[in-house]
Amino acid sequence: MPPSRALVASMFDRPLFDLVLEAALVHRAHHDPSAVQWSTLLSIKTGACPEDCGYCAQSAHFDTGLPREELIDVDAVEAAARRAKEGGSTRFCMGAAWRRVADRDMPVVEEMVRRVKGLGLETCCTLGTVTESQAARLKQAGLDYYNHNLDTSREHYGEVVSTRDYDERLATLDRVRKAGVNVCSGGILGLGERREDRVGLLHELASLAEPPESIPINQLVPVPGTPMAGKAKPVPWTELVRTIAVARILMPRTAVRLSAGRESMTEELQAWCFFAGANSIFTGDQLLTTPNRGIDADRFLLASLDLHPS
Ligand code: SAM
Ligand code: DTB
Ligand code: SF4
Repeated sequence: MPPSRALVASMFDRPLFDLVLEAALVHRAHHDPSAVQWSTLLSIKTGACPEDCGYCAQSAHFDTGLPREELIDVDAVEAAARRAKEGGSTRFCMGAAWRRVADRDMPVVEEMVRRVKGLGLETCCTLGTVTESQAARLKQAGLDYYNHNLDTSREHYGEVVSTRDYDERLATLDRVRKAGVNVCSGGILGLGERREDRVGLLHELASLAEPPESIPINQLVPVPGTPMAGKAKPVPWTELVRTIAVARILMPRTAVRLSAGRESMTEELQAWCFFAGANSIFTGDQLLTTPNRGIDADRFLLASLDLHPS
């Protein structure tokens, strides 16, 4: 039975230490608490996206100065995946700034998935809307995870993006699930949302027929030129910790990924997030188009917390 939205709201309202203590215990009961999974991102098609997600450097609707790039070469993807593996990553995530996947691009994307899988890495794609047959083809090529975020609550969604709606996102998640691909879906904090919207996001994710196998929690990386960079206020650090803790309690088996925004987080805050149940990060110098903490800094951070890459 999915939790009621009122229950999720009441979890957010609990005293911080009580909430984090319960989340840490749930985490320990279901996962190795010292292991943090590493994934690495690569943008395989950059910029000129027809969607208007108000946080995104890659939308054609905003002037962010980001150079555009068409679908890149399969060999370049394989080389980047090899470097990611050498750096300690176990999953490689390929992202494209598309509204939906065009059938003509499918053979190239399938070949990328096959090559990355062939290196012994887990594979992940985030390509926008996919049809049932495209999801099935990606699965056949060896796709392990598909990332497709709900980003925020249903009520706040229209403040963030106008070119698609929430149900369209849910329909893609359903097609991915039916194709037998693991679902990765989460959100962003810092979009000018209220706590109630963070409640709504986690309630929505926990109410899917099956919870996502992976939930990325991003903190907005403010990109000059995007509407959100101008208007959104950073959320208090305790809200990030609460969001991770509530996600961990609601979805005990799910990997909760502390995703974008770690560059601007203190190590102490990241430690709180790991204690509250985050057990996955993106490593490497770059996310999709914005900088990330380097691998050496992450190795040092995990070692100082007596954690290790899984
Ligand atoms: N175009 C595909 C889509 O939107 O489904 C995939 C790529 S998109 C960049 C993947 C996710 O990255 C978004 O859903 C959003 O949650 C996150 N993201 C994008 N820009 C961000 C930013 N500036 N700060 C934090 N997260 C961001
Ligand atoms: C997710 O939730 N976060 C990652 C991944 N899924 C694709 C992307 C973060 C992007 C941050 C902004 C950028 O680098 O463009
Ligand atoms: Fe396009 Fe994805 Fe960026 Fe939205 S988040 S503008 S869909 S690349």
